[in-house]
Formats: sequence, structure tokens, C-alpha cells
Amino acid sequence: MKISEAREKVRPHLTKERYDHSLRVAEVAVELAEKFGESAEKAELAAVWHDHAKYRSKDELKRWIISSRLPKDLLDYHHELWHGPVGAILLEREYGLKDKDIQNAIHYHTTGRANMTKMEMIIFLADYIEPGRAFPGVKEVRETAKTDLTRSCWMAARNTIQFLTNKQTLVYPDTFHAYNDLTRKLT
Ligand code: DGI
Ligand code: FE
Ligand code: FE
Ligand code: FE
Repeated sequence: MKISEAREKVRPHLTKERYDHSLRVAEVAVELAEKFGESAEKAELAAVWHDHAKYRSKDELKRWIISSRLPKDLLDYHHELWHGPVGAILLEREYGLKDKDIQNAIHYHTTGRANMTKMEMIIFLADYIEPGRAFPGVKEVRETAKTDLTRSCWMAARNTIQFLTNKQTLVYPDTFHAYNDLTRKLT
């Protein structure tokens, strides 16, 4: 799929703000892919698509989780976590884009997981550091992303867990698995 086609297909599903966010994620993802030796084309496609299911209704997302092979424990956690996994499935079913690297990057972009591929880390990180983000600590993560993919992903996972636990929010197991796995891999 061409990137122009992806943009045109994604755009009507998102708000202007969310669409612009996706284009910024794509710009950052291309830079990261070039720097860390991944396919820039795939990274750009994954980024443009990463949030495409974000505004489907809670009911629809739930139905896809129930009727597909996605892990059912997603339903025990906040519905904000559903758009990645469902988005990865719908990309193939509704748009015919079947690519494991791209689909996994979309699937895990919110939580991460243990043993993330380079492509998964690039989309996870680009979503966190794109220039429109103002999370506490994001500047330091942006700086680290210039040289160290593993450490910057670890910082993003750590910050997200801190943010969630401070709010007294449930944390999905993959979010912890990402953090633990990245912690082991730090040099
Ligand atoms: O879709 P975006 O807003 O671009 O970003 P996202 O998909 O990375 O994250 C959406 C929200 O999900 C963000 O506020 C952080 C939150 N989040 C990440 N991991 C977890 C989580 N929320 C819960 N409840 N549990 C998690 O493990
Ligand atoms: Fe998202
Ligand atoms: Fe994210
Ligand atoms: Fe996003």
C-alpha cells in the first residue's frame, strides 16, 4: 500500500487533531527507522495507521475482541487499550494490508510487550515522543531517542507506569512485561 493511499483511508476515521498526531508519529518513525536500521516505508505505514481504530465505538471494539483471536483479558482493562489490537486486525480484514511487522507494531503501540521487535519499539516510541506530546519527562526521552532505542523505550514504559500508578489505574500485564524486559536489556 502506498503512503498516500494510507493517509486518505485513515483520515476520515480521525479528528483533525488525531490525524495530525498520526502524521507527526510517521515523521518521527521514519527518522527512527533510518537511524536504527529498520524499513522506513513500513514504519511510515504503521505510524499512519496506528490509531485508525481509536474512534470506533466501545461496543464495536468489544465485539471484535470477542469474535477474533485477540486476548480476552483486554476486556478486563480500560477500553483505551483496545484500539491498537483491534486496529491491527481491521487493517487486514477491512483494508487488505497483511503485514506482520506493521500489524504487530500497531497492536502493541499502547502497551508494548516483552521482546518487542525493532519496528514495535519504533512505533511505541514515536507515539510517545512526537513533537505534539507534552508528557512530564518527554524531553529527556526525546534526547535519549537520538542514540539509544532500548533505553528510550524503557524510559517511556517507566514514565507510563508511573503515570498510571499515580492515578490509581489498572496496568495491563504487557505494559509491565515491556518494562521488565527492557530493564533486563539495559546496558
Ligand atoms: O492513542 P494515543 O493517545 O496516541 O496513545 P496510546 O495509544 O499510546 O495511549 C493511550 C493511553 O493509554 C495513554 O493515556 C496511556 C494509556 N495506557 C498505556 N498503557 C496502559 C494505559 N492505560 C491503562 N489503563 N493501562 C495500561 O497498561
Ligand atoms: Fe494509540
Ligand atoms: Fe503510546
Ligand atoms: Fe497515537
